Amino acid sequence: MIDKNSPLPIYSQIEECIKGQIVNGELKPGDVLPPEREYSEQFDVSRMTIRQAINNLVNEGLIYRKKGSGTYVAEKKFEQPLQGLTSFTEDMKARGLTPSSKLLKFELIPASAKVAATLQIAEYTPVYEIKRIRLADNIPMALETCYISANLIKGLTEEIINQSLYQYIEEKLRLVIGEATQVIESALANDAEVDLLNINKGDSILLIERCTYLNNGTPFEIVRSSYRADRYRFTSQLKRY
Ligand code: 16G
Repeated sequence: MIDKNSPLPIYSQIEECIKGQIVNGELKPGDVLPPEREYSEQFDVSRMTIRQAINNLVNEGLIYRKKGSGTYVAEKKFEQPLQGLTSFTEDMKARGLTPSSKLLKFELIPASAKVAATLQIAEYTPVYEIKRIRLADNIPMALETCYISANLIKGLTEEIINQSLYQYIEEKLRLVIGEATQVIESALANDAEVDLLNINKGDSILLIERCTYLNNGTPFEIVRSSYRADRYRFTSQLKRY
């Protein structure tokens, strides 16, 4: 399988070989990879070469190491397009997964100066503070904290929030959601995120901050979401003209 005369470095050839096994399903998510020693015998190359191939696959996110345990095939990441203004419920249903939420907080509070400024309301105006874990097929995907203008989005209940916020706004309140601005950055998961998202200390998360507007231009929600970086990657289409 390895061509020592090829201009392609040996570690790249090994990398491609393991990648091929992942793509064709010979190696499945959660499977443990054979130890370096075994690969080095199988390919008849040094363990250093194997390590290089494995490191590259770890960096690409296809496999991950667990301390003191081994190297495993990672779950396939969700490709989340960045152009559509969709809800978590819609995103999961579109993938054939069952969305659910675990409500951690649901309170009516006076808006802080910062929240009030973004939502274009007076300080201390009531806003809902909602914190929920969003799950797909019972696997935690993201942790979401939002602030919602209570005078605009009336009648929210825990029951509604356990279903879909956007569906309630559109179907029950008959308001039209227009657009959103969004910022994405990476961060290290904090202790609460490690615990609630069932990830490891030192794992990365993708932080998304969104402000969403009704079609008349009024902002109605500020959301701060921590998405699992091991499960998500964001895609967008770029046009030059
Ligand atoms: C998404 C949105 C969030 C919105 C939620 C509504 C991002 C970063 N966030 O999670 O702003 O509140 O959907 O979901 O995309 P729901 O209708 O399922 O409650």
